[in-house]
Amino acid sequence: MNVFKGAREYFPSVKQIRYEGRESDNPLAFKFYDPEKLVGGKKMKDHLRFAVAYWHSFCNTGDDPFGPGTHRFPWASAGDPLAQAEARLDAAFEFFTKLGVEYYCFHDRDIAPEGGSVAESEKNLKRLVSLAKERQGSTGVKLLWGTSNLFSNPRYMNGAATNPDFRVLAHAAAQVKAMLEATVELGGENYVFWGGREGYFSLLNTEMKREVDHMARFLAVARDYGRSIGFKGSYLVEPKPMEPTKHQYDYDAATVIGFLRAHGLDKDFKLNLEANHATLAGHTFNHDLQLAADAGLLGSVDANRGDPQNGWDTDQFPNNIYETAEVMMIVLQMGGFTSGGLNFDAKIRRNSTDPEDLFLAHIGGMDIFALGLELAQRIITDGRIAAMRKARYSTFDSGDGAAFETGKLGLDALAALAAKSGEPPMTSGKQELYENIVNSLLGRLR
Ligand code: XUL
Ligand code: CO
Repeated sequence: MNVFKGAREYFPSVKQIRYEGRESDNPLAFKFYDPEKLVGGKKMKDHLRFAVAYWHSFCNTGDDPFGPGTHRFPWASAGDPLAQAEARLDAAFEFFTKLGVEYYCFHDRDIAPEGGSVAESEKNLKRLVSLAKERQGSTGVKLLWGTSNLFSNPRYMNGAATNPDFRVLAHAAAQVKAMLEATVELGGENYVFWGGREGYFSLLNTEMKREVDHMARFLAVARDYGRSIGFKGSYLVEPKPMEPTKHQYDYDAATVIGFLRAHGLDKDFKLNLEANHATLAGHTFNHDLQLAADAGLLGSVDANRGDPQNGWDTDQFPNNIYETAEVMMIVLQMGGFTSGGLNFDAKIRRNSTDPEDLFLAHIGGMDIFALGLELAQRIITDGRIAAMRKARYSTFDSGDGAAFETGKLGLDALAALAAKSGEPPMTSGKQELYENIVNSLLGRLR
C-alpha cells in the first residue's frame, strides 16, 4: 500500500521498486541492491541503512542565483503553507515506501512552515510531527535523524549559536528545543548539528574565540535538554569548511574532533560526515571518515559527491564505485553503523524535471553503494591488502620498534640505534599493486 487513505497519488507513473538483478534493463529496478542478501553474514539493508533527505527531495525546487525553480511539485497547489506541508508529507511517504527505503531525515522547517512566532512555529511542527508519526506507524519507515534549520531565516544571517547577538542565539535554542522534542516523539536515532552559518566573513568584526565557546555551550545545553526528555540516540556534528560563510568553525573532521575534545563533548557527540564537504575542505572523503573512525567518533554519513571541476557543494548523487567501496571498507572495519546510516544528502539536477528522476537518482545511489559494499567485503575477505599494509609496519611489531611504540626508547637511544644499524633499505610502498588488487577484485564481483 503506497498511497494513504484519502490522499492522492503523487508518483502515479512509478510502481514499487524491486530488485531485478544485474541483467535487468528496467531503469526503475535495483540491479545490485538486494535488501535481504547477506554480505558477510548481514543483510545489505542492515549494512547500508539508507535514508532520504527530505529537504533536497521534497523542498528544493531547483532554483539558483540565475533563475527560479524548475521542479513543479504537485503538492505546491494544495492550499496554504500548512496544507502544502501535509500534502508534501503524503508524497514523501509514498516515495519512501515505493523506493523501499527504511529511513528519512529532515529539518524542522522542511516538514512544517515557520509561523509568525515561536509558539506558532511549534504548533505547526507538532501538527506535522503527529501526521509523520502516523505515517511512520503505517509504513514502518523510521527517522534516522532530525535537525533544525538554523540558517535560512534572515535572523541567522550572522550565525545562530555563534551570533554576536544573544537574542538570536535564544531563538536558535527555541528551535532546537522543539525539534529535539519532535525527534524524541518520532523515535529519531540521531540528532544532527550542521553549523550552516556558524563561522565568519571577516575577523575585523568577529571575536572568534568567544563565538566558538558559545557554540560549545549551546551544544552542551542542547545535549542536556535532549537527555532530560529521553533522547537516547547520538548527537552528531556535521563538518563543512565554507558555504554559506567564508570560514565555518566546523571546518573538517579533524577540526570537529579537536573541538569536541577541547570542550568535553566527545562522549555524547560524534560526526556526521558528508562526501562533498570533505572534498570542499581539500580532503578525500575516506580521509575524513578514517580520521573519525580512528577517534571512535564516526556516527553517520551524508552520502553524495561533488564535482571535481566545481568548487562548491553540488550535492550530486553518488555514482563512483571506488568512493562507495572506500566508505564501506571503513564502515565494515569499525563493525558497522550503530545509530548512523547513509543519508542521501543529494539533489537531482535542476534540469531533471520528470517525476521519475527522483527515483532514478536514489536507485543509482543505492545500487552503487550495494556494489561498493560487496567490493569492500571482498577486499576484506581476500585479506591481501590488510596483510600487505600490516607488513609495512612490521619493524614496529617486535624488538626496538615495539620498544619505541611502548615509550621505552628516548631520542638518544634512537640516535644510537641509527648509528649502529646504518642506512635502512629502500622499501617500496607498492601503491600500484594495491590499486591493481582492488581492480582485480572489482572484476570478480558477480
Ligand atoms: C548542507 C548540509 C545540510 C546538513 C543538515 O551543506 O549538508 O543539509 O546535512 O543541515
Ligand atoms: Co549534509
